[in-house]
Amino acid sequence: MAPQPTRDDQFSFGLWTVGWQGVDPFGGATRDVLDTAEAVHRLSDLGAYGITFHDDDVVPFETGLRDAAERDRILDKLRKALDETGLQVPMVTTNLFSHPVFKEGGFTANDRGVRRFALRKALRQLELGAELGAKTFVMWGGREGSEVDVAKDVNAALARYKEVVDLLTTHIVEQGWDMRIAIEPKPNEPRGDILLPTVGHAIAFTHTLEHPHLVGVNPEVGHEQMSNLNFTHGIAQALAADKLFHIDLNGQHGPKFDQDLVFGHGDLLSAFSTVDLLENGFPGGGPRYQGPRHFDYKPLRSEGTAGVWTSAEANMATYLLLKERALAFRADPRVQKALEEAGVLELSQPTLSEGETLADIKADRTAFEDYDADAAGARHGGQVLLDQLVVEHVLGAAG
Ligand code: GLT
Ligand code: MN
Ligand code: MN
Repeated sequence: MAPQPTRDDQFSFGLWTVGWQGVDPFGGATRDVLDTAEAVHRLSDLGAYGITFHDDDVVPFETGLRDAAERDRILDKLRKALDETGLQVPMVTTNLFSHPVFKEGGFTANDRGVRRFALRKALRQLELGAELGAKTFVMWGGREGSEVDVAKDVNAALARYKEVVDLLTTHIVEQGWDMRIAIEPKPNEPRGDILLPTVGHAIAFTHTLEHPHLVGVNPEVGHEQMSNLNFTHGIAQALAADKLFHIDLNGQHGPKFDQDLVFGHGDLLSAFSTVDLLENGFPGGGPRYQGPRHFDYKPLRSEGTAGVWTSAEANMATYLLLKERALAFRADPRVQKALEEAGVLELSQPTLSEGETLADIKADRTAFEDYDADAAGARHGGQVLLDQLVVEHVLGAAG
């Protein structure tokens, strides 16, 4: 039996996840519209602590544009559901990808009018997020990119991206809001190639900004795995750089279209190392992730309404099971011994001793001339045992 989630687990869901009606490029909806208030109540009952949303998930695009009174009325319904349940809104984001106006991009569209429209739309959502107490503003630039290399001036596009992020962070500072921006990388889909395609690209971009400490990343499991990258290493580097502001947990079976499966329903061992890092931190200590455990998945198109809630529960149950396993893994004396033998803990020791200089190591014959490289090269690795211990713990066979 999986443990029951509680609010202390900090599980959150995008309204667009449980609300996905199953529309894909090959077919229409397989499920009815899900009422926002119902989604909030159901997620609360299941043990989530928060919901997240795009502007258009709650207020339809046209209404948001032309009917301020109706927008207020709809938002009041959301506020009421939040009050009734006590659910939080830890993150908000903007839909700059569905309407045809964004077919060639939002903040980096070639068309300047589209860029100005995108900025206004994002600003309005940022303001709503601040009002609802959101700490993170996610920017997923699904339409920022191109299919045709020569149709996009990447240098200019990155300058325009920077322009917008600088404007929004400056606004956050001026308003005194406790909010940060998290860029969500993705390599492709819907655009043929998306700008800031991986965690590494996005982190590098943050260093070009006016308020770099206010801009980090929101890595998604499947998006890194679509690029055949190691998700756990990606979030580890983000953590090490103090850039892991938020996280999108889901599942993916290797490099193919974005599957958005339930967390753990793809590469389960990678999901284990992700939870191990999030819950236990680095083996040698270091920065810890404190933010929400946010699920960004799509209930399978083959499911009806019941399957939506089964899958929402499955995300949390899988996370909690992996958390149990990860805690037991670290506490297992065989694991401690194997970590020691594999030299994992030795890596925390600086390569030079305190006060030692490059000149000192140059003069140290034991470091080079007299060093037994052959013996070191022949040393027992101990890594396969660690991997087997992971498998045994994940399978519940480590008792
Ligand atoms: C969209 C995308 C997700 C992003 C969302 C935030 S929208 O569903 O596939 O990965 O996190 O804009
Ligand atoms: Mn995705
Ligand atoms: Mn996502």
